[in-house]
Amino acid sequence: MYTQAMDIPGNETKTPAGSDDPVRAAAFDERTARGEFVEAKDWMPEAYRRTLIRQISQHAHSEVVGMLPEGHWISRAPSLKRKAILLAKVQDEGGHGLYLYAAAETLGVSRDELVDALHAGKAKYSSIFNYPTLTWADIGVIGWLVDGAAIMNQVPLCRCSYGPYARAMIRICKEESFHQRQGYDALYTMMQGTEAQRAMVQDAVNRWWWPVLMMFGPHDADSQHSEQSMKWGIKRISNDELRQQFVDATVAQGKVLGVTFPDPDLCWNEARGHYDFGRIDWREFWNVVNGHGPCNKERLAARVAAWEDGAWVREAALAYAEKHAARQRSVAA
Ligand code: FAQ
Repeated sequence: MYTQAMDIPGNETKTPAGSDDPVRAAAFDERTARGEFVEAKDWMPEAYRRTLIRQISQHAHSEVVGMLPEGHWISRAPSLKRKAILLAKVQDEGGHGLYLYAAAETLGVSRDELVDALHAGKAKYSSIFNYPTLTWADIGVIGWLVDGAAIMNQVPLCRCSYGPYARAMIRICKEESFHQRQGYDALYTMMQGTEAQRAMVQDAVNRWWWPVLMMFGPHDADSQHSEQSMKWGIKRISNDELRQQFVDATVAQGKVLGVTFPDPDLCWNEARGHYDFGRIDWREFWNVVNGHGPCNKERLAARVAAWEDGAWVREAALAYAEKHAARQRSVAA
């Protein structure tokens, strides 16, 4: 089932044909309502399988495309220590992509199919990675806010009803916590520096704040998948609730750092016990999701180029696999 990034010709994975027996579907719904985990070999409704393939593959693509904005700064990190940390972080994101592609493969789809869909512009990845990283402070802000939002969204996914996805998320969340702390630490250091460094941090926070709030997806009322995904225990907490939890946790961290947020409506609401915040520009969100953000074309072109440049590695691995199989056949004969 695991193809390790390539399909061996003649050995392609087959997506099981959908057979949605209503009696089994009802029993399945009861199982997920009881909070049970579903494993790869268990029967599942075709729509559950499709939903997971969609979400897990979008998540995997996000991790891999998400290496690009930060990768841009590896050669320009301000010290050896920051460079080593950033290298490790970007490699971690690549690793997250690989665990997630492997989790998606357990649902009967091959990694080549998933990667083809990304390269053809048919599969989505997180809107956030279509924004540019203009200064070193952007790298700190990605760690603090982007990884911070990712953790808020992903901790509940450790309890996702699909076992292989939930288990991958446990390790990913541990690593994301380190990512968030290194980002905050880099910003904190800059905030103890010169006036110009503090201004750089503030400018980065101003540019990333609203796109980070968009990462959680459309409002619950406009979220086409939430209701069913929550019934099946794929999503445990709604887009709006997670966004609110993120704002509530982050404002206090911003105060310690000494930055402000670019939202005049951001204020504590005693009655609700939460921060109120301003309106998100959903036109900008959909524009980015639909391929018209500042860096969409550049990001996709970079992924396609990486795939094409790596063709020789895949060819060599296939030739080796063929040689190995031929040797096994001759030993068996
Ligand atoms: N960007 O009905 P919903 C990271 C789409 S990883 C683009 O609410 P759902 C780590 C959505 O796909 C970040 N598209 O959908 C890192 C759907 O379109 P579809 C990624 C978005 O699935 C840090 C449509 O809108 N994390 O940051 C976005 O129930 C630093 C309707 O939306 C995950 O993928 C968006 N922001 O909820 C790496 C976590 N939001 O598929 C490197 C797992 C929504 O019908 C550096 N995913 N859409 O064509 C999830 O939790 C969910 O999929 C949501 C969306 C919450 C993202």
